[in-house]
Amino acid sequence: FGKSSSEVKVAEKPDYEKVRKAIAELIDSEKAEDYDDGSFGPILVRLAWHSSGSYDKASGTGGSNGATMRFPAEKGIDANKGLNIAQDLLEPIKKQFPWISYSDLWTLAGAVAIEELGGPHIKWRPGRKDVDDETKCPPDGRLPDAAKGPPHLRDIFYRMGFNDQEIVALSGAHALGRCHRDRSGFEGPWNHSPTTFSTEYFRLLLEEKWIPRKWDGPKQYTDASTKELMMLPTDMALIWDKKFKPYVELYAKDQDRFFEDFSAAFSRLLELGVPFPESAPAT
Ligand code: CCH
Repeated sequence: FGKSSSEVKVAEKPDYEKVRKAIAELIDSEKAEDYDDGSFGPILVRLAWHSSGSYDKASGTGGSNGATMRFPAEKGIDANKGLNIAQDLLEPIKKQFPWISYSDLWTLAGAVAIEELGGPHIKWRPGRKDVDDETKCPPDGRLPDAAKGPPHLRDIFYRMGFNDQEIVALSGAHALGRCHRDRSGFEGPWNHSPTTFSTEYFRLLLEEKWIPRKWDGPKQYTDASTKELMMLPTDMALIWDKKFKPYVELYAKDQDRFFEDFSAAFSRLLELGVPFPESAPAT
């Protein structure tokens, strides 16, 4: 007689290429056609960023490892409003590849989304483990407040271990996606092609005339020529601050440099606080 079913069952070997493919298909799926600008890419980038951006270098807490945003204490904070949509979108892929951790899946989805939307390759490696302990959620207040200025941006990003140049490079992700009234309170896209990763955000910051929008919502800026675009106070901070602005100018005119610097910084962001074995280089 043959072996018992547990003996014949061969454990599926983790194949991250298959997961990448499934994520890429989701981003451009038919379902995405009716969503926002026709792509799930931008919200997946935001999920990867918010799950990682809670990192605190001094205490070693927060960051993508653990996928604690599954729990109400982190999922429910104002800064993460709307990211339940991104988590739910990835659930069928988690079911299809149950061996991947949520924390690897969310960060990989952000990396794949950048590439699918025309951005640079983002080096990524697996190794994050989920924790099933809600008390491990980082405290609220670790993510940036869009209503604030340069000192706040520095407080938040220096805490993660980034410098001024990396703050500007990472902010270039606002070439993608839009603000939603019912999520952050702000409204609108940063540029006219929000599903293409580009230097457009930096060019518009420098070339458009930005005026405070007259409306009943939180303070945001609008472009004087079409009044269809927006900038957050934290976006404007990049051209108001003498040390940030030269990097905005650099990236506005040098796409290769922006792609290179963004790729390095975003890859590092996704790895903050993750205890990888030394023998596992990101590819
Ligand atoms: Fe961001 N971002 N972000 N952001 N963000 C918002 C949306 C996106 C701030 C505030 C907001 C980064 C940095 C900052 C994306 C990527 C990155 C929204 C609208 C606010 C508010 C949310 C809504 O209403 O749906 C602030 C403040 C900072 C300070 O630095 C960084 C860094 C990244 C990635 C590297 C992406 C992508 C979106 C679009 C999401 C979507 O659903 O379209």
